[in-house]
Amino acid sequence: MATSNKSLSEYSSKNIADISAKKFAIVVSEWNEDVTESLYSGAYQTLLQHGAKKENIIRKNVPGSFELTLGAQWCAQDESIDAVICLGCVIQGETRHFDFICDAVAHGITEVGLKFNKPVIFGVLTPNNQQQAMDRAGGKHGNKGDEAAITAVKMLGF
Ligand code: DLZ
Repeated sequence: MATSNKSLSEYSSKNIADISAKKFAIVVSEWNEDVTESLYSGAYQTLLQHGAKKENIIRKNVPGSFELTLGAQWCAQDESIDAVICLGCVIQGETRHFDFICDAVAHGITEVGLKFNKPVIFGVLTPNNQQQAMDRAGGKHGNKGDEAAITAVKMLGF
């Protein structure tokens, strides 16, 4: 999938909601922690820059990306939460573990959003190696955590 024309600086200013009273949950996978911490920082700062209040941003950790779905569900079922942002990094290995985790999380997060009728954002990197991950977690390809947060803001302005 080509992503060369999707840098953060290109996002449209349409559908930017007033999020000063919105409450967010950010669910962060602890696998590849150096990467996911950068994703979290990007998402958190981006929400603040768009007007979210610190006290309205809740962080929850899960052990790995596979657990993001259940973590997202526990957050989404809280009626006070307006949007859930899931952050993870699954690095391609030698086995098919990668495929199973990525498929499960993509489907799981989709289902949670539909079940609770609120934005549940897929901020999961699926790189081939650590360098590709770092390039997308504050490196030369921007920070996909920022983009996940902007996606949540734009969906709240739908
Ligand atoms: C087991 C595993 C492996 C091999 N790789 C990753 C990874 O690259 N990124 C990630 O977020 N999690 C990984 N995990 C852990 C699984 O997501 C999950 O936590 C375990 O399979 C336990 O359910």
